[in-house]
Amino acid sequence: MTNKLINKSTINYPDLVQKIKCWGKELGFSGLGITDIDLSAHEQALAKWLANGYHGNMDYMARHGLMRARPAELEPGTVRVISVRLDYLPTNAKCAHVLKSKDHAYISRYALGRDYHKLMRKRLQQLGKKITHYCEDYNFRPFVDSAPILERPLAAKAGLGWVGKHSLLLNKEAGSWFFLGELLIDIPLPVTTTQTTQPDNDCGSCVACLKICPTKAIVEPYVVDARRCISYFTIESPDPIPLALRPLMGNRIYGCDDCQLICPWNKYAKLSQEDDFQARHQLDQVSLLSLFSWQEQDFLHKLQGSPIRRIGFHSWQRNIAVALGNAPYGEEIVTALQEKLSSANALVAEHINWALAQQASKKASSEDNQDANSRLNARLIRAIEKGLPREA
Ligand code: B12
Ligand code: SF4
Ligand code: SF4
Repeated sequence: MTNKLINKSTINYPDLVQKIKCWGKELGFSGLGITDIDLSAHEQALAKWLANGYHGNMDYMARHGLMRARPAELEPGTVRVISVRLDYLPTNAKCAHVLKSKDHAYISRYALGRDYHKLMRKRLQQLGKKITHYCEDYNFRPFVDSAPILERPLAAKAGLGWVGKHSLLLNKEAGSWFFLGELLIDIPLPVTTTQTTQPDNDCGSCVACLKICPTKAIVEPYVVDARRCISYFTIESPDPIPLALRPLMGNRIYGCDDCQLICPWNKYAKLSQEDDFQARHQLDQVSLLSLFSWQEQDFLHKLQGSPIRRIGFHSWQRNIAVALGNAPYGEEIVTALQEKLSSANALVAEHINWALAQQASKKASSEDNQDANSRLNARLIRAIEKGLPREA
């Protein structure tokens, strides 16, 4: 690294781009690209998505409107975006095993370890500082999953992959199990790809993610109605979970990975090298009853540093109650639900009562409900067993 400060007007751009790529690697990013800030090709799709109300009660999405497609309005002076990828798939996390066990909790693979926001923002900040050491008189602003920016279209333009039909960014060598982050900067760096709007799309005729989605949230290729997505109503929304969607949730208590688990490109996914993303407290293979027995202080203590903590204890209990309702009939389950009822708030109590009714009807019909969700799980498990990289 050079210590000599260079003025913006005398920058050796190819040299700086090489350095940025090296610094990105040193900081542990799995991929890095540079793009201009023209997202005009995406404004119409974004406006339509909002007009359809697909953002549900995520008001911040609507609040920023088309500004989300205009980085220079968010950070005046911005002319380039450095887009980075960080792989998160934990090394030993079980998927098929947990989806098979309906009395176990399925937690999205991205949330089994520590929260990625802090880690990525810190590293983007470090990347920005390294550039500052090289070149004086320059401004940067890091973004990670912040509402006001269209991260996937930017990453696609920067050459990090293409937007798949499930709407996530996919990469031929790395699948989709990665986070995205950006550094907005005011240096006119050369861009790392010549793509103007849509990059090559390697989904081809595949529609596996649309078919497998338990709640049919992918309403058309590339478009997700968040209100139907399990990730939305188990993580983002503090409201009651819609009755029609509860049985389809199965044992997924925090987010959902089905559209990624089924995707053939995830055969090429890379396992994460980050300690922070490895599963903690055996969250990858824990029973629903064990999680339901937690008091609020257990939730706060055990999930310190985890993204799950953000949803709060009541949403956590709400989600587990629904999953217990979806589990096969069990006396232990009924007892646990009844025991929690007296201390539950109105939201959780309503979900517990729903779960008790589900358990009662399963007891009444002697055979265990082979509902749509378990059939979906069976298909998914077969697909996973065929070829994901990490399942032992
Ligand atoms: C809101 C949000 C959600 C919402 C809405 C999801 C959605 N698909 O929009 C909910 C809560 C449902 C959600 C769920 C998940 N999310 Co989320 N989410 C976001 C957030 C904050 C904004 C996304 C957004 O702007 N949506 C609005 C729509 C309009 O934007 P868009 O999907 O990018 O759409 C554009 C392109 O698809 C484009 N497009 C591209 N090609 C094509 C082709 C055609 C033909 C068309 C019509 C359009 C089109 O058109 C649109 C307009 O520009 C981003 C972070 C960010 N700031 O971008 C993370 C982000 C997208 N989420 C992420 C993740 C990991 C998830 C989950 C996997 C988490 C989980 N396991 O539960 C799920 C996946 C669900 C799914 N299939 O999308 C990652 C994705 C990483 C990746 N590899 O792509 C992100 C980037 C966060 C991050 N920093 O890493 N999420
Ligand atoms: S995360 Fe699950 S619910 Fe959401 S779109 Fe993907 S498969 Fe459907
Ligand atoms: S499952 Fe198929 S259609 Fe969906 S994102 Fe993957 S390759 Fe594309």
